[in-house]
Amino acid sequence: MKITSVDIDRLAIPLRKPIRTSAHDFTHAYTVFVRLRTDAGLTGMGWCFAFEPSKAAALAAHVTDLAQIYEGRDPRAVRAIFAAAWRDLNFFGHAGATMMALSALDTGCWDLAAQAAELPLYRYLGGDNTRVTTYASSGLWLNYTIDEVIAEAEAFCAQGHRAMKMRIGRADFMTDIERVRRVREALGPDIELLVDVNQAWPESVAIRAGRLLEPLGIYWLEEPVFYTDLEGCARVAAALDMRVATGETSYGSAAMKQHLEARAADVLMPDLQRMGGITEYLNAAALCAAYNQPVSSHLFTEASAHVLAAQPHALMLEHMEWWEELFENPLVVEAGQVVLPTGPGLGLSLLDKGFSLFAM
Ligand code: SMN
Ligand code: MG
Repeated sequence: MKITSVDIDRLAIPLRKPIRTSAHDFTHAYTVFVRLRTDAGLTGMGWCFAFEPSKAAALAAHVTDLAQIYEGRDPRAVRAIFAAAWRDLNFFGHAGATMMALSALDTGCWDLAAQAAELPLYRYLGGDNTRVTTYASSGLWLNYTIDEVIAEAEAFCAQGHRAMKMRIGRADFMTDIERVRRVREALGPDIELLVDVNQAWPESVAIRAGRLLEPLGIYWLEEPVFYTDLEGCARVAAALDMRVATGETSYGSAAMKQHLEARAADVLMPDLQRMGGITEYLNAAALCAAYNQPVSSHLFTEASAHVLAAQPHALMLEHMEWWEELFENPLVVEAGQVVLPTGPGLGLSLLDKGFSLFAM
């Protein structure tokens, strides 16, 4: 079997709810959608994205460049092709846009390899779980009024969620804590509540605010400090009893190893596109296991669900709805768990929805 062509589409996907965190203010996920086609009639899918069309155009240029390495290869040699792409990237480097572009191709290649084996990807990866515990993440944004946050939290519960993530990270952290208290009061004790600071706080504030959040029963405190400050994050994690999570902003499994060595956090949440695809996400997950730590995910729910279903040390899949409308069969959430699709590979059927394209 050979990859005969790589289709690269530039989709401007409007977010149903524009996002606002301490680090983001965006309305679209500008997505570079990749389809790897084979001479056996199979199609593998992967994607990467940015929040601005000019940045996503740079991703598309890198995908076009790297696609040459995939064309003509047997997709069942997914790790060998990945290794060739990795060597090729020595010039540009293994971080930033190159890794995101590689991620789309590598994910599509794993999709093909699993389809060729006629197995859902999570089974191809050795997994057995048909469901993964998840948390709702498409909302509870920083700019919402407290009433909007509470209404949406209740809507998430009605949709089958049992856990959700709220955005915090104000300079005036007492306002954050008061808002979290209100949400906890509205949800009661049985729903897990995660909070994400998006790197906004100095270490001293993260520790003080963390101590005030702990009595509110918080599942984890995410990215409390700037993402490169592994030592600072480690001190926050050591000072607090509740879990600290981080890792979404760093590139490749080597960065996850640095986090683990620094004991930067209790949970790492590798981002599929910043890892460079499923190959490196699996490497990161193996490192977490070696350090006896759980592994979570960041965005890219459809692909990350398969990887986490195959990790005995998985903890909480991030459920983000951004790409749902691309598919005939979006992931189903039941009683706080994502139900894995049963079809081969990623198990996703594309809808021809006619999203508008963004320019190169
Ligand atoms: C996040 C990342 C990217 C865009 C919006 C929100 C956030 C998360 O850090 O963890 O989901
Ligand atoms: Mg985050």
